[in-house]
Amino acid sequence: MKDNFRSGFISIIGRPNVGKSTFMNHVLGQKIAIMSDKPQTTRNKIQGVYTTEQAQFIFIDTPGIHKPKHKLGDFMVQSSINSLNEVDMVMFMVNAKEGFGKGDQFIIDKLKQVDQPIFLVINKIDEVHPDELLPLIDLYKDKLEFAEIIPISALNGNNVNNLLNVMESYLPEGPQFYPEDHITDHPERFIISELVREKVLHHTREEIPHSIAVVIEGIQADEDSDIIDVQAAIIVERKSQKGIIIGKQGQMLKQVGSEARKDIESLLGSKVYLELWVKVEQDWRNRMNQLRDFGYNE
Ligand code: GDP
Ligand code: K
Ligand code: MG
Repeated sequence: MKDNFRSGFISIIGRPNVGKSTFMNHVLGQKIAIMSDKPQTTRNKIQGVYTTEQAQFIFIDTPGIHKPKHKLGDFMVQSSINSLNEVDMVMFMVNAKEGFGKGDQFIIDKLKQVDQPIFLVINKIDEVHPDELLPLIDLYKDKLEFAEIIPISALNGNNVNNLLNVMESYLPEGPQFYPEDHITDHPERFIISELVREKVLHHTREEIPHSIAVVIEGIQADEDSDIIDVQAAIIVERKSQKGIIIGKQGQMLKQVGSEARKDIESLLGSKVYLELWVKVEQDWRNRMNQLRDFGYNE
């Protein structure tokens, strides 16, 4: 263990669209920032690992802290809240532009059960006049005892370094859990395949089951042209499904490919050439293990 090295886990919470993903993008650099906004089934996914000379920040996405629509939801909220007591600090992000809302109040009420230091990060300050910011800070101060209140702009990076420096001082002494170049826990291939799968499911109806698989057969980065080539196969079990996904004159597959390509480009921070095709494999389920080798996870 390096001398005086600090490390710890930081839960990021906040309503949708406050800028959590944008913040992660900024901290981790352009290259890889995976922020699929699909509903997540697994709690506490590692969103990114940021390593400096003196510290390692492990950012964890903690979804599910919002007013639940039904009873089962109460349980989900509670388990998310409990998980906040197991990390080293909590980063609660709000939107300066939208001001204080009911959704924020709900989260704050829940945060009263949390003993760890809570950072209030007021994002999107590029969108408000400083005169509007001070009253907002005062308002939040009365709501909860925050360890720190720090305004930033995740989009242009304003005050983000300061935020990280202050956070570092709250991290406990600890080992470097992950290698320096470890940026995210999500294997790229899996995310790319999920992006393609998501587009297919978005454009089709019940006739295409969620069990379709997308196998990434290759990814090549061309050093000279900065275009990344990706080959992906959409695997279905019936010929009729293949027809649906290809669509009239290939229109459907074209649409899926173009939307997926855009997402993959922003994922990889690079231009992408996506080759996409559809394969019928009646017994692919039996060959799951083989598929797993290609990066497919169920
Ligand atoms: P998330 O749902 O919390 O992950 O939010 P996102 O990171 O996806 O951001 C939602 C939207 O807010 C996107 O259009 C971002 O470009 C925008 N956004 C995020 N941070 C800032 C910011 O600091 N300033 C401005 N003006 N827009 C931002
Ligand atoms: K979003
Ligand atoms: Mg997001």
